[in-house]
Amino acid sequence: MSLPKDFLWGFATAAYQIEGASEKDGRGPSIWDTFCAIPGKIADGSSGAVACDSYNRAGEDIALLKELGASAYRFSISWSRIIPLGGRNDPVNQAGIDHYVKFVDDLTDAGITPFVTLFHWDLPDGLDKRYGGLLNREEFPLDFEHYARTVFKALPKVKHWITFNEPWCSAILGYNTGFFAPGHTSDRTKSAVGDSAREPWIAGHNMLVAHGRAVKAYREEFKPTNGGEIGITLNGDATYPWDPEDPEDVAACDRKIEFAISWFADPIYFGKYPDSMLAQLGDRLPTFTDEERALVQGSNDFYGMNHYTANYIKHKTDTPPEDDFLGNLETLFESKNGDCIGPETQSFWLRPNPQGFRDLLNWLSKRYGRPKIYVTENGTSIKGENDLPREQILQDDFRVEYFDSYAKAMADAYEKDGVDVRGYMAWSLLDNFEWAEGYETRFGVTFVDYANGQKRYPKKSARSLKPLFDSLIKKD
Ligand code: PNW
Repeated sequence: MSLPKDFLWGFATAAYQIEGASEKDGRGPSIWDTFCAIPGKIADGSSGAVACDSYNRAGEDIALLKELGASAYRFSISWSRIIPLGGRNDPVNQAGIDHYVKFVDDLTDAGITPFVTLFHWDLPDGLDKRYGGLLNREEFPLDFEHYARTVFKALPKVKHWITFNEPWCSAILGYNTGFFAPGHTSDRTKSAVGDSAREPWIAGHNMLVAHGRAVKAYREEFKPTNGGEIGITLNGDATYPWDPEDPEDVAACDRKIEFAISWFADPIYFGKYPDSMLAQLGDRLPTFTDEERALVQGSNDFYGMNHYTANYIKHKTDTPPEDDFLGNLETLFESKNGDCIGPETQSFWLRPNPQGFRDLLNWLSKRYGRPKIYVTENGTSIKGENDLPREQILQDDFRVEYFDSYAKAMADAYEKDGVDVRGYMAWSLLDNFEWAEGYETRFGVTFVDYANGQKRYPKKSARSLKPLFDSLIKKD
């Protein structure tokens, strides 16, 4: 088993989940600040206002990365620190830029390669209020392009850019189920606004075009001098048929991935939405104008893959309801013959299944013509972890085993199957604000003691990755 010599590995985080300092140095509010303030939206009633206090502890985080042996670090930029109101005619906040310039300088001085995400869900609240944020087809892509250009200009040392993190989550969880900011849904007991059958597909379309605009700006104005590469990060689970004998379940497995991943990846690689989505959603899926298609098609220098889990898939036969976003199917943890997809974790949606990782890497590689892949997130929570005393939390053997089995599945995909995987970022460097689940669910390789000044304690898993990757990466 082996990975290429120049393989990059490290850890990932996101601004709103770790930074805190939500009002410091001129930062404007994001939709997550607003969403967290609504009672009942976050499990423990918390927010990212303080989180891991990483904005004030950047030096500590970099020292930790260095101590753990990471060669790469993926973090995201808070748009509302750079442009507090968000728009292309709004003031730029130099203090916010200075913070990230210093962070990138210090990180690169420590020998760690930055992977920078421009948008990890924390849209400036000003844009949501001004014109409906992601739903605005004219304004949003132009404002995102301007924000992206501002950041490209400020951070020439960054050579790996990710436009959007998991647009599926922003679109579906933000505009269909309402679990995530801005919380739109057709369910009027949860939200006064929203149209679960239409808004998600509009938001998704606008993120694709915004991605395309940022990539065009990067390639034309920055890539020629800075070098570097840019892509999008998509999330998706592996799928196995509930009944392997039933061709309808087998077909539903591909459809499930198409509704999650190909929704974005097909337009980027092929210039069109998947047929399965067009068939089910009809004209609720926006039509690309020629200009939009030209922006989106061919806009990935690499494929950013976030991956955590797998499901058994059972097809449905009735006409799907208008708010269905899965592709008229059920996702299950048990197969027809009683096999279980994997052990429980603290996250209702996550059950480890490393073979699924290898299989999905192969699925993506085949469908998209063997793209260069960076795994930009992979990791696990542990059932009941938050209820354990600290000494036990630090002995996170379940997470050690998760990383071990997933990294080896990835090495098999590279070595035996020929998948072009070039990097891996574990989620996450720190326990952090796990969105609607608040702080009760921990994904970190480092325990953060929220009750005692955000002090950091590396868990066993934190130190397990260096020997693991040392054993997998080729020496010459
Ligand atoms: C990803 N789901 O989110 C995000 O990129 C991270 O910010 C997050 O902390 C991490 O995974 C762990 O949850 C997801 O419900 C959130 O299927 C929810 C789902 C998938 C990914």
